Formats: sequence, structure tokens, C-alpha cells
Amino acid sequence: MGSSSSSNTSTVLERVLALEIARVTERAAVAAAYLRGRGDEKAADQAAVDAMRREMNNLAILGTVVIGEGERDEAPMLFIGEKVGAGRGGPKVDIAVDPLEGTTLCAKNMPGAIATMAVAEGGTLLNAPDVYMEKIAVGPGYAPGVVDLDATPEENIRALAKAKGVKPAEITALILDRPRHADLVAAVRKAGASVRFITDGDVAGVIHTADPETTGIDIYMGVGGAPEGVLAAAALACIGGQIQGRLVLDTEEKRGRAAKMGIKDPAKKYRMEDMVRGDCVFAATGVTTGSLLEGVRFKPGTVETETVVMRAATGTVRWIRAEHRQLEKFLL
Ligand code: VTB
Repeated sequence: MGSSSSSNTSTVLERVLALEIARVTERAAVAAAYLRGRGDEKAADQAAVDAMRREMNNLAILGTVVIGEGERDEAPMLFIGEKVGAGRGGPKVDIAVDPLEGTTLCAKNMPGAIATMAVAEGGTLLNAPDVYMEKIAVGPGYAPGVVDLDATPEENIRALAKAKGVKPAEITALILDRPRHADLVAAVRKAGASVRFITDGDVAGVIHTADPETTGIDIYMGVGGAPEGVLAAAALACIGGQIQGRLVLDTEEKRGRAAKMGIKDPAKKYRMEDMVRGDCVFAATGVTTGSLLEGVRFKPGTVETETVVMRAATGTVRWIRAEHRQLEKFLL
């Protein structure tokens, strides 16, 4: 990690963006939080997208969205390929965004919705279409390849338990609660491990593997969004751990979209280092309170946010609790 294509980029990632990026996810989180519990996923997502885009365009970067809200022909804001940032001689960077990760969680005012983004050196993030991705992730401290997307769930649980020095019964796997995971869940349980379900939000889910003593989660498994996979890889690149992903390109149409983004081998297994090939900064702000972050709190005269900012090159993790008093800036 941390090899920089230019010293200019590395200086900016280090010194400026760590704080600036927090401002961007804060704005998106507050905009979405204002619409928590209204049952309107689209409105909350749109508010987060608009706020994130507005704030990002103040950054002195020449950014290209590589993971965004959709593909160019649908022409949403923050589409893949959109140029963002104020430029001003700033560095070329790749941007991955999920302005509201867990739109359903926000619309239902349930735990764990976040606003998240990553900024990386130009040309270093995987350009993935908005399709599903098979994923497997574990936290730091294990030998490379301890688990593998191509091994069976039983083999992975047994290998992880062995490496951790515990029985499979002491391993907990986090899995999105979806009918498509019925076989996976059965196999994990058959291996003796425990399954914890989440309804949404697998970026935070993957991050949970980095601190099993606190979260109780040893491994993340299953099929979720590819954009969320790249964002999760960016986070793990900062805090350590392993993630592998494979795009689910099960139709000609999806393979065509992937090919347009430069994906030559539709069956490629991506390691973390293939998804995030250089230094990056990752940030997430809580929208609704979850086990990773506190949600936005609206108080008389103040708005409070909690954000985590991480950097790959140094492994520094900063927790930023902010009290905002200039409330006009949120344009609520
Ligand atoms: C996951 C999860 C997201 O989508 O990627 C999931 O991280 C996968 O898609 O928060 P399905 O809902 O189609 O199963 C979300 O739940 C929502 O974007």
C-alpha cells in the first residue's frame, strides 16, 4: 500500500482530503437523516446525492466517479465517469461514492444507514458496473488466502477457525438476509458456525470483520452490490484484512456493460489489492445509529454527526464527532 503515482497526489490524500472528505460525507448524511423514517427511499437518496455532489465540487481535486449512482446512459447525478471537484490544479483522483448506503434502513429509520465515499489516486480503483458481487472478507491478522471465494463455505469456516485457534462453533459469519443465501447459510451452519443476519448495509458489514472482539463478526460472506464491494475493499485497505470479490455477470447485457468499463475477464476473482491498487482515503458518516457509527442528531441550534476517516498508506483511523452550528450550510 501507499506507493504513490505522484507526490502531489499523496500529499493531498494525506493532508487535505482526510478532513475535506469528512465534510462531504457529513453533508450527505445530514441531508438523508432529515428524511429518515419517511418511507421514501428515493427522496432520501436524492437528498444525499445532491448534498454530496455539491460539497464534492468544492474540493480542489480533478475527480472521476468510478463507483457511483449508476451508469452514464441513465444519467443520474454522480454517474460513473462523471467529473467532479473544483480542479484548481488539484490531483487526479478516483472517487467511489455511496451517498446513502442502506436507503431502506434510512427510509424505515432502522440502524446502520451511512453516507460513504472513498478517494484514491487516479486510475487505482476498480471500475465496476452496478451489478452483484460475490464477496468474502475477514479482518487483519490472518495469513493471506486463509479463506477463498473458490473454497466451499465449510472449508472456509474450518480454515478460519483453525487459523483463529477456536472451534467452528466460535466463528460468526455475517450474511445479508436474502433468499439467495439459503444454501450458503445452511452450509455455514452445517460447518458449525453461527450466522448473524443484516437486512442491508454490507459496507459496514465488511468493516465489522476488522474488529471481531468488539463486533463478534469473524467473516463476511455472500452476494451484495459490487459498488459496495469496492467501497468495503477501500475500507479494509486502510484497517487491514482481506476481501475477495467476483462480479456476477450472468447475462450478455451485464458482460457487455462490464466490458465497456475495461473488464476483460468476467469471471475474475478480485483480491483487495486488485480493487484498490494504491493509497486511498475512506470516510463514512452515520445517518441512523448503528454498530459502526452514531446517526445524525438534530438538536436545538446544533446538528451532531459522527464520521470515521481512514487512510490506507498510514492505517490511521480518525473518529470525528462534529457539532455543527452554522445550519444554513445544510440547505435543509
Ligand atoms: C447490499 C447492501 C446494500 O443492497 O449490497 C444489497 O450493502 C444487495 O442488493 O445496502 P439486494 O438488496 O438486491 O439484495 C443493499 O441492501 C441496498 O443497496
